[in-house]
Amino acid sequence: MRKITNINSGWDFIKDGVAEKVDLPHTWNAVDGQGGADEYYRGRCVYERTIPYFDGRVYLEFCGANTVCEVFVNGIYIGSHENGYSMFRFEITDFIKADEENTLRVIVDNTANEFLYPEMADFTFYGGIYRDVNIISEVAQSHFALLDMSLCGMYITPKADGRVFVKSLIEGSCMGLTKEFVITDAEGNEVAKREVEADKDAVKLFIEEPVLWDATANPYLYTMTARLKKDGEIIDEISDRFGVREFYFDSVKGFFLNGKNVKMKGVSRHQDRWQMGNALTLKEHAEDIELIKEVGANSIRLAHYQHDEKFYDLCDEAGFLVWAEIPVISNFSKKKQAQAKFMLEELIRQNYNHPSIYCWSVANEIGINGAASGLAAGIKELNDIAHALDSTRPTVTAQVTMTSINSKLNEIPDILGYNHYYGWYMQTVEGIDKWLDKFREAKPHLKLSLSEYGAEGMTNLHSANPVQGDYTEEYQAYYHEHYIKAINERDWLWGSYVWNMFDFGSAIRNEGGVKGRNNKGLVTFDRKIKKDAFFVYKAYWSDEKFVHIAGERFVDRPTGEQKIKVYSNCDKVTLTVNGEKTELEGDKIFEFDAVIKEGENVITAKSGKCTHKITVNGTDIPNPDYVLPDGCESFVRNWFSSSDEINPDNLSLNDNLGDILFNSEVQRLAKNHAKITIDKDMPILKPIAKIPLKPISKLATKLGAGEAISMANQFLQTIEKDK
Ligand code: ADA
Repeated sequence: MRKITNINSGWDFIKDGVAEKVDLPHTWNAVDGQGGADEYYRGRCVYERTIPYFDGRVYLEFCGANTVCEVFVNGIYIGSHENGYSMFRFEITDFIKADEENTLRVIVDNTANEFLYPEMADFTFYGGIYRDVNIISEVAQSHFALLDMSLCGMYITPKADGRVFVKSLIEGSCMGLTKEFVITDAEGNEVAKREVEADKDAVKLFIEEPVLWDATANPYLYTMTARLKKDGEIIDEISDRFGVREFYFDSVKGFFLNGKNVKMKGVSRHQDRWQMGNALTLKEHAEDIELIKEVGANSIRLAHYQHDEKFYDLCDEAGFLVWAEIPVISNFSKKKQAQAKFMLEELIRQNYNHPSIYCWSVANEIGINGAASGLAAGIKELNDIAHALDSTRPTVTAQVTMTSINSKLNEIPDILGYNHYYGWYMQTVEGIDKWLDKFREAKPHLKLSLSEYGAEGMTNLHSANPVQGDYTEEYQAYYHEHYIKAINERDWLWGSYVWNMFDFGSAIRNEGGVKGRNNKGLVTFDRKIKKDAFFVYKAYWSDEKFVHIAGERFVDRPTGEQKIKVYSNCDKVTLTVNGEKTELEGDKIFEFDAVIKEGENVITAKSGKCTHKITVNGTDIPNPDYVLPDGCESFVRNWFSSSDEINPDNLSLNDNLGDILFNSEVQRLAKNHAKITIDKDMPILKPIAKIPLKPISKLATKLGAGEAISMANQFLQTIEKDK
């Protein structure tokens, strides 16, 4: 019978020839990958340890190592793996010796690689063996598959009527063997059983009146145990949990789970933490789950790659609806297509049994740099693979603002997401309402979600008059107040995902006064502070009654008549400012008029048993620490639009005016949308056609029109140059 031994402890880690002792999970970028350093270490490092002899067939199991991993046992090359986010195994039976210590040498490399995703993205690619490593030993000659990319060797497909289909594969001979399948309910009672010949791949069982996995309302889980038997004796055993549920998407009413209309109230999550990088344990995963429960979300987008198996398990248990994805992101490249297919297959095979997962996302913002060669065909190929591997879940992609509503990319997946940052990178928050309505009118058949939206919020920056781009906690909260209303007003929009639940490491960033971090989280990177925006969502989503006065950290504030905001899911809130009481009836966002006096002011919000008290200091001298320090980049940086990332095959502001005006696609757009015909031979156009746009754009950026220029450039990048 197989036995699992964890070998996380006692590794020698060698970087640049220097060795140290480490335990797994480990990353060498825990510090330099998330702030301070100009560059983070990207290269080849070595992990070594010895292992004793193990009986039976023996397998090494890595739950995650980023990015390329090569494995050697006693100096012999065993194999390599090229996906930084999935589980992989190698059989080492013939390479370990009984009479001596066996050396394990693992080379991990996170150098940028043109054949591998992710190559360009807004998060740190932490290197290391950052998840568990196990040895599976004493495996029988014939056993449930360990090398078919799956986690446990069986794929369970439950139906709401109680039928449960299970597919399993045996590695080794099936001669004279049988397979027994037993389903137990959450209380451990046996509810179905079946025994068949071992070579029968697909088996059907039946649960009488199954209890449905009903998301957060009742995340009910069954367990399937499969036993391989020889002459009635068990020689191998595996088990996995599953949930019985049915769902579909409707273009008018959104998402239906077990017959009920459910709006996905979602947040996105990256898998890293302050000073830990991606090397997390169950404790950190569980803490994240608790925070997501507290905000009242019912759905999580696990961006932008496969997360730790443990996290999907926690989602099954908590009842979150999970969007799972692969890091096919930012720049499509045919060179990376083979790896993209491999990553998708691993994602689906390893996570097939999770009831929490409702879709497979095959790409994120892949149209961002315009129409790369082979893009649509490449995405279509991934979409087809997902369908072939799993006919029970829809495919999805997350598009980005500059991908046209009419893009053929939008017609590929079964359901769709769009990432928009109106009110942060571009235009104002109202832009989201306009875009959603325009989309709805143009494409009523498409099933849309808002797969990302967000704004940076620094817990040390504050303003009584927040404005876009000031990085204050107050602007971030204002931004989300607008978006949640826009989302709730539109029933056809099946869901939305705040970008992001937590601040996360992004080594390429330097803004808002900090290096190496994306600060769009509702909660800080160390999970210690819930920003005001967190409570906006808690008010709209959670049933747990609370009151929260915004601006707890905005201590030094102007005196005189001021607005005080309270976020709450109670109907009535009483605010007391220096003993002066006001009661307001309202809905989620309560705005009180108050007078702030010079010096200490005690402010208390109360509703029933809920209270929140803050103390602020009235002063007419603005606190200089509340604005970005001199020399910090205050211009909102759209990380994807720096000039060195310009696709030369498409138009950009590096071109001359004439190149743009006479481009056939521009002419078509001008004719269809603006009813303007651009005639090359018009005398007025002759002299201006040669004007280069680069110096004009530079000047306009200096004069403060950088965002408009950046948007214009992004738009031009979606148009191919004439051949
Ligand atoms: C993109 C991208 C994210 C992200 C975000 C941002 O839209 O999909 O990875 O980090 O931008 O914050 O700019």
